Amino acid sequence: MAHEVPALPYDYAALEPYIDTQTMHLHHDKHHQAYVTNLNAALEKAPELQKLSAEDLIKGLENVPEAIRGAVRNNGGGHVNHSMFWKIMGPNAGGDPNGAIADAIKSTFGDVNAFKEKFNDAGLKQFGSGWAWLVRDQGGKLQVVSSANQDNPLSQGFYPIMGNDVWEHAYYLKYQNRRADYLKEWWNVVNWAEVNKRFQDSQK
Ligand code: MN3
Repeated sequence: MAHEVPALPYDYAALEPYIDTQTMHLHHDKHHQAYVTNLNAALEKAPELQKLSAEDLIKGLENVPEAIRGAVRNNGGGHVNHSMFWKIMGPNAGGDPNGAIADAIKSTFGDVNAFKEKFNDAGLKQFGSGWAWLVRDQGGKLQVVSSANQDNPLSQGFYPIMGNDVWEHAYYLKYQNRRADYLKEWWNVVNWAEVNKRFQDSQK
């Protein structure tokens, strides 16, 4: 069964004014779709991998034939990253984290603001395209990391709890070169219920 772009779980305009409607259309319908189209095209050359989830593909890149490994890394990563991204955002969201992730953030980073600052800094300092992440490492500790391109922390043995897309396609129409402003405003759309769910899943 071919990979598919999941439908947005809310309206394209739902994240206004922080993320504009046109960006959501282009980002979801064009960019995410392109990753999925290219992933499916690459997997035509390795039909035995077509039954694997995109997560399993990027967790085990060493098992992907070299001829398509780059395509799977970039496009499989793009598919996994964006499938998470749409869900960890939402309307009427934002504010301070709650539940177990709030406690874990406070005990790891001191307080929520220190965490947000570290996360924003990772996004700001990522040179070129990439992502800022909150991950759970194999020892169970939370870490803030960044990655280039569409690389996903799963490929490094981390569980991605939340991530923000700092590719220019994610913010340029509204924020132009002001990536720092985008990073700051993005917290207004974070769906902490979904982040808590991912934090739970990270401990399985
Ligand atoms: Mn993107």
